[in-house]
Amino acid sequence: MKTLLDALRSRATWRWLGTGALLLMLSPCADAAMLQEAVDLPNRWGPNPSASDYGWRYDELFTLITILISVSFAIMLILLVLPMIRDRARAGHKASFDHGSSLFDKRFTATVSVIVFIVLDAWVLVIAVRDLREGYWNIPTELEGAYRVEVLAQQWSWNFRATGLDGEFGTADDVITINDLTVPQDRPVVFNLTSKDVIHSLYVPDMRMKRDANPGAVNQAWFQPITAGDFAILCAELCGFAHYQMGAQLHVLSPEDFGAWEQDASMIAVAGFDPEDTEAQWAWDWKE
Ligand SMILES: [Cu+2]
Repeated sequence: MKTLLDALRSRATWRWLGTGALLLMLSPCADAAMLQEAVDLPNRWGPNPSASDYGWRYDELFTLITILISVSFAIMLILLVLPMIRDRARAGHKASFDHGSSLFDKRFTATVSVIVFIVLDAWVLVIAVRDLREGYWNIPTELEGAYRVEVLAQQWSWNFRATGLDGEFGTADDVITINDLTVPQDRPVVFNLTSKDVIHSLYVPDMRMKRDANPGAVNQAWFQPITAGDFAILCAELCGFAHYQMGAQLHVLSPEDFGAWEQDASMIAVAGFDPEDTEAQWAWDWKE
């Protein structure tokens, strides 16, 4: 017992414990590095490069916010640590205690708060609203060449419906797919979204697009793919037991490939159309 108490009093014990704790905390980083090598994950920080034409807005805003908060964090840290070192109790110096309640302290705090609010928050807000107006909220219409997709979310899959060649929803050549969506490159893709049951959220990270699908309402969203390829579609709203499995594939085809695909898909849809299958007749009038 006595040796244990002695050990607890010794600085060396705490130094070793501290080193051990630090190594333990760092070990997940080593695990992550090993995992990265094992499964050949892309070796980089941050999201995939944006595959949509307004995606750069969100990436730039994200970078700006990261820089702003990093710089303010560093300044705050210096302001906290400096007096702790400078004014600490030591030989020939007695630590003084202060509640920061003098008039000067209050004015100083208020001034810093106002400056932080104006420089950081207002700046970010102005850019965010500009980006929303010029990007996300600036939904192209059919006349502007939009490729329209109706999305019916349900626990736990995505139902997609495109008009097919006739350009009308609710007809025999509607291209209906589950968890699989094909869209053209370099053309705005506009969504009408709703849900059968609970709130879901259509999330296409590579396109920097996310929008809720609410039961009883039709929401709109859009993006314009600038890169052909396959991308992930996810559900970003905790929607029940199998939420984590609620994923879909997005295929972006070049204009030529898309034209051929649409023709085929439309023909197959007509061939497989069954007027008796009321479950499949869930189209609604397009909301512009
Ligand atoms: Cu969901």
